[in-house]
Amino acid sequence: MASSLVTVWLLCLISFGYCLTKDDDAKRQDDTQHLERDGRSDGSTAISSCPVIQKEIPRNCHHALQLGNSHSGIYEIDPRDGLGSLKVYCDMKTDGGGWTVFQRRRDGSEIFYRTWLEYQQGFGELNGEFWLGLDAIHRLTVDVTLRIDMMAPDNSKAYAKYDDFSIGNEKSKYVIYFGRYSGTAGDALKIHKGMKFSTHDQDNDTYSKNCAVEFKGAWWYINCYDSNLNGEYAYGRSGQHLVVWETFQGTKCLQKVEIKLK
Ligand SMILES: [Ca+2]
Ligand SMILES: [Ca+2]
Repeated sequence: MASSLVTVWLLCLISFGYCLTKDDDAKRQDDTQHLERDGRSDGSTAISSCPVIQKEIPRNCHHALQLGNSHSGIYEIDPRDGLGSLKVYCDMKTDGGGWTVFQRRRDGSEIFYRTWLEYQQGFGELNGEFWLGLDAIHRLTVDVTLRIDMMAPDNSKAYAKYDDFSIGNEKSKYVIYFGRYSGTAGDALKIHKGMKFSTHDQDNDTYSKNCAVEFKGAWWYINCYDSNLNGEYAYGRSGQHLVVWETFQGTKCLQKVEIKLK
């Protein structure tokens, strides 16, 4: 009797350790196998079965962080709007973590001078340079803060943050709204508030010509801009058609940019 109790306890300990050391997917697979085995045998409670962990798809990166995911990288999220899940890059380190990144520039590997359709749908690599897509960004801008992290060619960093960020739907031409500014980069977005998005093949700005064509970008141009973060990437150069945030580096091309929301 005593020895069988010891055996049971040993099995429990081994099983517990086993559960702790396996990742979720492998664990679930094991669980399924255990359950199948149990079903075929006497149906008794299996001491070797690990607790089933229901993997919840987070609503956004902030939710993913709350669920215990602390590493930056690609996550599948579902905003619960009935439109299905999507893959995004989550920044779990900056400013408390939980940021959904929707644009990144860092080496010029991706062309950003693209069409309306491409800006709607998104392009690039989530681990590299990319634009998530206007439709996706619209889905994610429910009661969120916008944050833009920038690095100058001399490696100095700055950021800009805005309360109550949103972009409208396709019908509104993805009109941009935001509240109070805070940060170190200066407010180069202020003049763009309430503006529609424009690309080289869709001119929604207030200028007689097309700002997107003039400055080789795609943005919420007015007539034309104080910021041009989808402009051409040319490390170490200056020019109005480049990746520019005027209040931080004038028209010097920024070395790195990440635009994110939480
Ligand atoms: Ca125009
Ligand atoms: Ca300007």
